[in-house]
Amino acid sequence: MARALITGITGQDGLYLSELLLSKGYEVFGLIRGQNNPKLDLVRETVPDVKLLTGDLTDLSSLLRAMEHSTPDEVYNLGAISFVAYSWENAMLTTDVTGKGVLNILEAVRLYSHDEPGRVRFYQASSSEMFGKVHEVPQRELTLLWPRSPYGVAKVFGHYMTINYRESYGMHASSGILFNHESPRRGPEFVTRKVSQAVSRIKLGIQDEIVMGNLDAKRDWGFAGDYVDAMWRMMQQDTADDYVVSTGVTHSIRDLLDVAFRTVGIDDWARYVKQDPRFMRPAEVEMLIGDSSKARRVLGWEPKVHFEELVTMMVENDLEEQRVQAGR
Ligand code: NDP
Ligand code: GDR
Repeated sequence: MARALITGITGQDGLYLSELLLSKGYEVFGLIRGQNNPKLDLVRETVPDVKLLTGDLTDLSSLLRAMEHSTPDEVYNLGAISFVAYSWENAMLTTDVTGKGVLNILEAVRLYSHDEPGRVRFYQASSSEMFGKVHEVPQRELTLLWPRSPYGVAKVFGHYMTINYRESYGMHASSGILFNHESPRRGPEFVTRKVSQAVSRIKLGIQDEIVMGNLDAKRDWGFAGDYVDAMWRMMQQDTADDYVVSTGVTHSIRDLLDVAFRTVGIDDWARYVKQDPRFMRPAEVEMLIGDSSKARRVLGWEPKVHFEELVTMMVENDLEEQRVQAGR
């Protein structure tokens, strides 16, 4: 039975990846931080077969202990402070967790498997935010990185450190450059879930309007369930490498609002949407669109859920959740 250790187990991707690995017969260990993590019950209910270990990406000794307890064949580093807007207000914390945390876990893997580098396979959750002010359209593995936020800068550090450990120590360390991926499990601070929740509440008469930031930004949005499959496929390759994972289609926040409101039968949504500078970013990533031809060719991966289907799935899920919460 293969064993996997996942950091960021309480997050969107941690849950989908756990389900995928459990369905493939893996023994799955999840790193959970804090002495009373509020998401503990969610993890226990969603993926009861995952074995939880306490630890924090900023605490190397806890990572070494987690390695020794789980004796993994594969380590997926999904843990991070992942909300871009928050990273300006907490730049040092973001750097410690999202950046230096990668070095800590790479070190833990290296020390644990020093007798046979490559024995433990490592996945780093890199991000399209690394492209920032894009230097090429669409973005691919070798496009110049020009991050636009403390989060993006921290991810660039983690990405290059992963490559460096592969080249320096012969580790099987891969970096997945994943573009935005969403689902009904997405945190409510991210734009897709913020919209799907608000639109549902507006439809049910619980909320009057939604206050947004930049409506012109464009993102290449896919479904998280599809993207964790790409992570797993990277780990099954004989040679570690870097891969862009994306749909290759980009949409604006306006398109997102369009599809979300249409799903609940509202075509003329402008009167429900306000904008406020507090949701604007000091430096914006205007447009992302990924070229995932390498992942498609080498990994045999392709996205199954497309934009409209994804947004509809999220709105329908939130309509049901909001109805239950409102007792209707
Ligand atoms: P989430 O924000 O949903 O989850 C982040 C996870 O990181 C949570 O489990 C959180 O745990 C954990 N975490 C935070 N701080 C620490 C810490 N100090 N030590 C250990 N764990 C910590 O993110 P997603 O699931 O959406 O994304 C997973 C990874 O992929 C992240 O690294 C993200 O940056 C990256 N990524 C995501 C993309 C996306 O579109 N979703 C695209 C590209 C990359 P807790 O509950 O304790 O806070
Ligand atoms: P992003 O996701 O920054 O791309 O990072 P987010 O959903 O937060 O923003 C996407 C775009 O929407 C614009 N926007 C708003 N965003 C939020 N959150 N709230 C608003 O009200 C709002 N109005 C407009 C933003 O300005 C931005 O352009 C996500 C995270 O999951 C990262 O961890 C991951 O690395 C990248 O995706 C790829």
